[in-house]
Amino acid sequence: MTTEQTQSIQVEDDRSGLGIETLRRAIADNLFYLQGKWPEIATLNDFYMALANTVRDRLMPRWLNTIRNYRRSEVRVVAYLSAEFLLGPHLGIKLINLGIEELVRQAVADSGLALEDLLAQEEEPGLGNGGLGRLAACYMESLATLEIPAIGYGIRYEFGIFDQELRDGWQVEVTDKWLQYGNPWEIPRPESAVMVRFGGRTEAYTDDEGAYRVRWIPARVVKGVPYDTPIVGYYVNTTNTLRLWRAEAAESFNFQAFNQGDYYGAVDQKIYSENLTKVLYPNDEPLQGKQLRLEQQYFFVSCALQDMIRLHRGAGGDLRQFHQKFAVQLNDTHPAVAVAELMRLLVDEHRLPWDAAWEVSQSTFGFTNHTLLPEALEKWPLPLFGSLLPRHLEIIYEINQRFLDQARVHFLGDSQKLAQLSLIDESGERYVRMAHLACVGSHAINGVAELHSELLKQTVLKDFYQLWPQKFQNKTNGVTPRRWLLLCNPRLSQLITEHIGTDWVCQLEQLRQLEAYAEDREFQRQWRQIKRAVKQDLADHIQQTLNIAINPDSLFDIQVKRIHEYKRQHLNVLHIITLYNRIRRNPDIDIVPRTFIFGGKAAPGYIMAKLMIKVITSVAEVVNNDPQVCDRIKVVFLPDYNVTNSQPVYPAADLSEQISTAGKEASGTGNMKFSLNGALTIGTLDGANVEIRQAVGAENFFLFGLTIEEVQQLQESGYNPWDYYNRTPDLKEAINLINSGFFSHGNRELFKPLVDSLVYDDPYLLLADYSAYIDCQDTVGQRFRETDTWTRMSILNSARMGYFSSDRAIREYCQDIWHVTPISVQLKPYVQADA
Ligand code: AZC
Repeated sequence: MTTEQTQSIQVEDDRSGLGIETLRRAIADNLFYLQGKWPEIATLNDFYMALANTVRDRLMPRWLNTIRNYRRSEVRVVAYLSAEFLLGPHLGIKLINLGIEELVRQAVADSGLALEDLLAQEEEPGLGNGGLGRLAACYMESLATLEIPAIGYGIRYEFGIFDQELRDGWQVEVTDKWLQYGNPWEIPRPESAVMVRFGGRTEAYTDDEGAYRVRWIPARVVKGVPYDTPIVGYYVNTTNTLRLWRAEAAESFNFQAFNQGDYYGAVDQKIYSENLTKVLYPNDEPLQGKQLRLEQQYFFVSCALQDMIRLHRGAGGDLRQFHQKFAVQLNDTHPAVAVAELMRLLVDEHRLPWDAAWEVSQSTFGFTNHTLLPEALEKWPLPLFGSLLPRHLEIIYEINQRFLDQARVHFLGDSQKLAQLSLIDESGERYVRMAHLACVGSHAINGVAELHSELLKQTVLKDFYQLWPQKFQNKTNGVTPRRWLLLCNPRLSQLITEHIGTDWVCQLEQLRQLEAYAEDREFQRQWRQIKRAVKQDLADHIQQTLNIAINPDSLFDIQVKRIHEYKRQHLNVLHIITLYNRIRRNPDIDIVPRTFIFGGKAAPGYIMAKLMIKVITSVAEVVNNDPQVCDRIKVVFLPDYNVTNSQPVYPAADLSEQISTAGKEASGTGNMKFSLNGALTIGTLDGANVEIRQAVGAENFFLFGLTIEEVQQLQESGYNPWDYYNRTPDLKEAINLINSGFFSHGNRELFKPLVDSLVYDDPYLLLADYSAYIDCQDTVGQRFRETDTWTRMSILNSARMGYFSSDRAIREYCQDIWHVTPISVQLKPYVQADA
């Protein structure tokens, strides 16, 4: 190469240069050397990859210095164990958190490209189902921003949550191929692989010192390989690691089988091992008997704990002090087998006495519960558990025996209580109760909103609460303002910053300063103008992708979340049909034009949820094509709702639908994202709605529906939906219209399961809440017409959402559960090999 050529593509040696020209050359350089392309033949995705690698280079010094820092010092590290991390696309948030968005935009423009087009190329890592996985992602981001030493441990699913397509209005699941073009945001670390054992049997023996011990002789071994992803904090050097594990065959070939001519048998073993981390299980599916799911859980938990022990010992730590190095949080019960695995590692492998090991374990773990739904409480059939994890079952028996001895004293031998508390459910077929294991093995147990935490104490974990009231806490969820305001709503962010400065980004409570502008005409006008512009963008997108014309001045009434009966998307549909009937009855009726927007996936095996999607799309088809109503009501179902697709949705909402049956939604986090972006909420007293309403003021929240107490009373007194159906004419008319085949081309069978479930059973009390909901919606419509009032309410919603930052939530976890403190990371020019 001539000197001239070298100069034209080389970048500064440390690859950290941030000059626009340097960035432009770095992108060209990566395109050439990593993608093997030159601009004329490069695809947009090639450019995206070149840019992603350019950005990755620039975060490496922070990342490596962060790792070095944690290894060296006697710092306590948070280990967040979660089967799901729903990160969303990396590039946009990394540009923002590194503070280089504008530079990069310019450099990309100088290369003749638009940053937005490149951002749109990214396939998001859909390694989660919904709220629980997304919460884990917000928490990782806040941990980094708050400079808390932390590592996330999870599973590198080859196929994340399925992509949703709509065919003929039905959900069709399509495999998520997020890795097909490679993933620039991860670094595999095969040198840090660990072995995970499964099956087989146990055997007692006496060790050299004459002590009784147990060894586990597994039937098979799988290798866990870590893949590390950097999580960049906002305007800090701290860049934490998300370490996701992939399963591989322990030997890439079983040579014995190979030599015997059993080539396919040898390959089978490899395939079997790699299957372990192939696919994310959708929630809302019965998991009992899904051995692979238990294998996944044990696999990543064992990898994580072995990794932590290695790190701890590598830094010269004593295992009796393991809990001083790591605070491990169990994100729901999916990683709960960690309690038994840590005991096994400490007692069997590292020969700690049981009591010392138990002390360490209990001090190490905290447990967060995310749901009260009985069907979601994990329990594993004993035979399945015992055949996969024979040693862990013995350990669980031992934990259980000691625990029940303790409980027996407390409950004076009340045998019913003891049966309820036991780690083993023996009421019929025998099961291991994972929530019980997590409670017994943890020093702190928390729910995710005040109401939810209270209900935990009164219902599913009542007996544990009686035993250990001091273990119970509440940690109301939060969302990161970086992704959920700064990134997704740049216009509003700028307006806010112009008025109150930039501090709100890391101190969300600062938004309260906006209260001063709530009545300010000029500010109101700007606020409205931005909402209008964002709605126009979404309308354009809907026009282009779905060919539906919507009116940006209509009330955008949005419900986006997983499709589930308890979330009651079909209650929303009953409102739409009610409005439709009103217009048909009285074509000149004066109603506020509304655009109803839905989005969300249904679990593939959840028939009723899939039927709910079909009823939404069927009503949409009729309403949108009825010339009499379509200028006043439009219904849109956004396909493939995921983090990427959600980002333009929250800012465009006027009204946020949070209408679950009281007592069913643990917290909700979408409710927070909407309100933060200035939407008003119509909601029940459920989950975090209660606290949101308190925060924004009851007068700025549309409340309706039965309270938990009323729900309980109604159910106890024998709820009969049929009565409600008969005595509420509008309701009856709406349901009858569905039943008549009106929305299904005359097919009266199609929606029968849904209608029958409502009028004969209605476990989620839609019919009981219907009238209150409709009345409340009427109030919403009236209020929307009072433009200034609505705008003031909208401003006050944003202004008062400070509490719902994930920074606040993480600070509380740090103080009350993990006992960790921030450490600031200093940048050194390069990381030395001996560091
Ligand atoms: C969800 C809860 O349903 C939701 O209310 C809460 O906000 C969220 O967790 C975060 O705490 N639970 C799940 O998503 N559960 C699973 C198994 O995915």
